[in-house]
Amino acid sequence: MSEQNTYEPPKVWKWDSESGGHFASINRPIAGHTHEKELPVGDHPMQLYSLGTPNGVKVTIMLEELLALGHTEAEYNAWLINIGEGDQFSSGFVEINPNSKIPALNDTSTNPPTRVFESGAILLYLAEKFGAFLPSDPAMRPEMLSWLFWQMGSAPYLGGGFGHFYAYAPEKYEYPINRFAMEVKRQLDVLDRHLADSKYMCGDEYTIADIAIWPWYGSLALGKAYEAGEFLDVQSYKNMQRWTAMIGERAAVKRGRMVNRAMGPLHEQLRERHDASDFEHKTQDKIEAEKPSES
Ligand SMILES: N[C@@H](CCC(=O)N[C@@H](CS)C(=O)NCC(=O)O)C(=O)O
Repeated sequence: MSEQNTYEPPKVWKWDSESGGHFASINRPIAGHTHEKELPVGDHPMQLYSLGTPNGVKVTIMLEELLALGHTEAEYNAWLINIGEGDQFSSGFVEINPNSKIPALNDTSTNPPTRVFESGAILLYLAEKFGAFLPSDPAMRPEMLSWLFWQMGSAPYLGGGFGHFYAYAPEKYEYPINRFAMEVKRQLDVLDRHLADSKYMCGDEYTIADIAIWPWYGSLALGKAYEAGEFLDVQSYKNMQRWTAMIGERAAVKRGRMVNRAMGPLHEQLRERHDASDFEHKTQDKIEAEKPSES
């Protein structure tokens, strides 16, 4: 270990300075809204307020998969919540999610509307509502729930732990990078060993466990998360590579990962989705091309 410990914690922690790093400006030690603003509402039953991060993508993949199965009641408006600008702290958003984090869903087909927050809860809510992407054998349900909750408990070590210290912290600190690289490689090995004998996370059926895990660990396996593919030697997890490629081929997955995306290639960004035809006409490359030139 190379760092010198120069920090002595005070008796009582106080919020008196930004901690530095990529997300410092939006981090606050208190909950609640910072400004009054209603959320927009569209015509479809499902109102999604989100951003194309792995947690957001779980839900847009699920909604696209449900629509692909013919569940028209899963039609949705996907509104962009810019977390860098603090949209998650508006009064309207906090009413849907008191935890001020994307994704948040409002199902307006029920009376009164049903709010759901936490991506795992949203997946389970939609799966139960439409009777889809759950194991057909009830005996497999605990297995599906176990992997779903495994993902919810594990990803913070990947994102908030490894990703934060490897990619976003103001400096590279050896101790936390080692600690979280160790844990993330262990998690990849858990998945890799399981997928050696199982086509999907729950045997031969594609379920919400796959939909929850793929945006995080599939992206890591592809080397897309935190540019850490080589560092974590992701290619060595062969069963993970097979599963990642197989799920990435699904048309609904390809569409779902574009929705509410506000980074990367412009033709892959559908920042808001209000109609199925938006994939054709409203990607960011087309929107930019239609803008009048400034000269
Ligand atoms: N456990 C939550 C985590 C959601 C989460 O961390 N969302 C992040 C983006 S991926 C967010 O909204 N961050 C904004 C903030 O922390 O202010 C879930 O799975 O829904």
